[in-house]
Amino acid sequence: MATAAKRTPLETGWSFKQTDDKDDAWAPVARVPTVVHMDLLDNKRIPDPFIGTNELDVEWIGERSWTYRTSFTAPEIPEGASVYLLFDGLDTFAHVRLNGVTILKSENMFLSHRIPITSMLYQPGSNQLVIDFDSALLRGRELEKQHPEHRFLASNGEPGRLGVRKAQYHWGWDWGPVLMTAGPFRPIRLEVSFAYIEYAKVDYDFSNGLKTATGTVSVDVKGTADEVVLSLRYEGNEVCSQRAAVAADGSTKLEFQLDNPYLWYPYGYGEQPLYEVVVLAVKDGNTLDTWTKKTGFRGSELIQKKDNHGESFYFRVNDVDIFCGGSCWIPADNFLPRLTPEKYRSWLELMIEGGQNMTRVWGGGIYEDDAFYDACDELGILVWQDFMFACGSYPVWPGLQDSIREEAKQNVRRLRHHPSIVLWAGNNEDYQIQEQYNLNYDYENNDHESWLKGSFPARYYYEYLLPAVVKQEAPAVAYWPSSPFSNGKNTWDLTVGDVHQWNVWHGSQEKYQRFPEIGGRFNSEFGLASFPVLETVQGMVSNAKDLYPQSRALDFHNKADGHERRIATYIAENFQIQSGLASWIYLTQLAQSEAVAYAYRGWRRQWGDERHCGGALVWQLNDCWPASSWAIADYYLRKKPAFYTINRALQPLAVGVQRAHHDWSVSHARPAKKSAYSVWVVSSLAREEKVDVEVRFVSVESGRDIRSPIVKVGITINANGTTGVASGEIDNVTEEPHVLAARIISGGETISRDVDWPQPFKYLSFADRGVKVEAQPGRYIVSAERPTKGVVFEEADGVVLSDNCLDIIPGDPQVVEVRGGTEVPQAKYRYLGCEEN
Ligand code: BMA
Repeated sequence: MATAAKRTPLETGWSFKQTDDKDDAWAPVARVPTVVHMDLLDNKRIPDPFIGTNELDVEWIGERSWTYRTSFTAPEIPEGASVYLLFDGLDTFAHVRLNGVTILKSENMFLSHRIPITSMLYQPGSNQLVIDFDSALLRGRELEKQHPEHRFLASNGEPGRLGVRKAQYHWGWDWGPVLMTAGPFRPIRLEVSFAYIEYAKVDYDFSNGLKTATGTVSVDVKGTADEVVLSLRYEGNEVCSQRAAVAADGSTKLEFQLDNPYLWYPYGYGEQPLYEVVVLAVKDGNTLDTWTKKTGFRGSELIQKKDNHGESFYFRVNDVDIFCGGSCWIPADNFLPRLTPEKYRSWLELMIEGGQNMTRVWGGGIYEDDAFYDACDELGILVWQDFMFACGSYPVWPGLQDSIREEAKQNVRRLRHHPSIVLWAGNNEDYQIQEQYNLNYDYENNDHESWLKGSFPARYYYEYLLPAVVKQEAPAVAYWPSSPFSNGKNTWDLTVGDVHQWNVWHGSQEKYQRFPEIGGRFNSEFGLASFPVLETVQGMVSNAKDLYPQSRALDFHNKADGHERRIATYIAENFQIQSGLASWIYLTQLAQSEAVAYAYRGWRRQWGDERHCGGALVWQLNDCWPASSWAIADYYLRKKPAFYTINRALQPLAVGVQRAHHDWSVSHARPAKKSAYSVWVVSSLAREEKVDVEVRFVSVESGRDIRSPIVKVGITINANGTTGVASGEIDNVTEEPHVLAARIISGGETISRDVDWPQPFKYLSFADRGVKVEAQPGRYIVSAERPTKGVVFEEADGVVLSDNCLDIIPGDPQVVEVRGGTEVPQAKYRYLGCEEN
């Protein structure tokens, strides 16, 4: 009798060695999935590459070949059944042998493989599985030599990476070390089956104003099944079921209709109801294989229409326009198998804690683990998914094209049921390489075969091959050729497409106060680098003598070219320089926090103006090792001040206040005579709201209100848009330097605050602020006698603060809730200009 497919992970019993080591060199492997650095660490053969300059001592690993082996007893094979080895991911040049016979040669870590082995098994007896992993570093260099017809141009890492389908950040990036891993980085499983479901695909359309979802589930079954059964369930209850015979070619189509489906919304706009789709492959009433996935029903569109600013670029989900406020995602570890579902979940919960609703999976990493997207679905985080190409001009030899086509097909198929994924993009910044080196590109030429012959041949992937795969495999999801892309205009164009706004930090190194005026239609990257939190910095060095801001060890943990100059520039422009490690860390983080404040506040304001700005995704959410970088939370998920600043700017109702930017260095430190200011409220709520808004004008030096406040009672805030509240002028000649402190009061509570300060901070005196912190059970209460900038509480691991990096205005004490930990710890905090405490 035919029975259900059985899959057994081959996790244990593995050993490894350097390929050309003698046979007695095998060392144990704790578990598969793994990569070689993890096994060398477990066997105490290398120091921790994340500490000090140890990365240098482990570089040799990437120049060697490594071999993994295990043995297993052949499973029982019932009459008519087949046995397969399933490889979910091999990093990267893998030669797999079973009992001495080659069963697979793979050169692409983004592919999975199913290898039939029924007739090759020793039965009874032990079967030996051996995998050699060649050095991807050396193979990449060889490929470069073998293809003189192509110009290998890349920024970050070495150009040899471009010919290798391996996570590009492994070659090192401007935030990550060079750690060339190798190994079975995703599970290997043994399957015994009579039939298996190759794929199932859920397509649907809405009618009747989102009240009816009509769709099909297409299934491809291999093997002896004669029938496919579909069951659609919600919270355990079947809401729809169908069955159909399997056609001779293994395909089946089942139709379904859902009336009044529960709709899936991004966080902040509604719930995240998930349906379970269960597909059974059946023969004579026996289930031979089961495919179960969770999915959500939602309509999603990328809205690109001509308007007064050019052409819009924003997302609409279930007919609701969504301002996408979030952050870019890089792989959260150099050693990918360390990333457990729990770890992914913690990262994505952090985004929700930070008020974010979109992440961008950046093209130099990996198509993430299923656990990543599961968490996004459950939490309501929209995903902008890049294909895995970054900062290069990629080659196109025929074998590589085939590999990339297969990679795209497999990964789109694996991920297409996730309601969170709303866009696939061709690559990260490859068109900027085209621009930088003036490679052939004529937007009007649509003969895709001719692109292959030009000096920017990868256009063939981004504008032909990949969109064709997405159209075929996931037709309801938007495709965009690149991040950034501007429909044939320069990628820096602010009127169309998305933009990576790097003219703050990189490029022309604009003052961050200018962010609002240099934003595009969708800002999919921008940021400012900073040190991680002190505790992380302390763990980065192997010797305490390196604990000063410019030590080699700390520089070593900052991979950005010219980082010293840029960090120093932004600090020198804005703040009085304080040396000492803790103060320096604080200043770098405060600069980052200020920069993102200008960006999110200014760009979200533009949402209400014809969707002038459709979203802001800071570079970057996370780190892959302990480092100074653009991350807003470090490798250990410790939050930097910017994390909180972004959260405040993304609240459903958020007030903004800003005076006009005056460039103090161009004007040789002459103040502007007058500064216009404006106050507004942004809303992501579906309905109009009535709130009170107050704006105070408070002297920085004395803490006194220099004018009577503006108080607007019961004003109407536009739904899902922006409402202007007040505007006016500051007279910098007659009025002493003062802050504009705005807040929204609703139901007697302050629900949003924003403070605009005279710029730059370095011209202000912060003597004697009169800051008081009262620790009560479960909370701190912070007050100040004079305006105080950036009160940052030190955070212990496991303790969660409701807010941090606060501007405190006299007469408006703030409460910080403290969760976790056994008691409210003694508050340790610092603020701009404070004496050490
Ligand atoms: C962008 C990203 C990354 C890089 C970052 C900071 O270009 O796409 O390549 O890490 O800037 O330089």
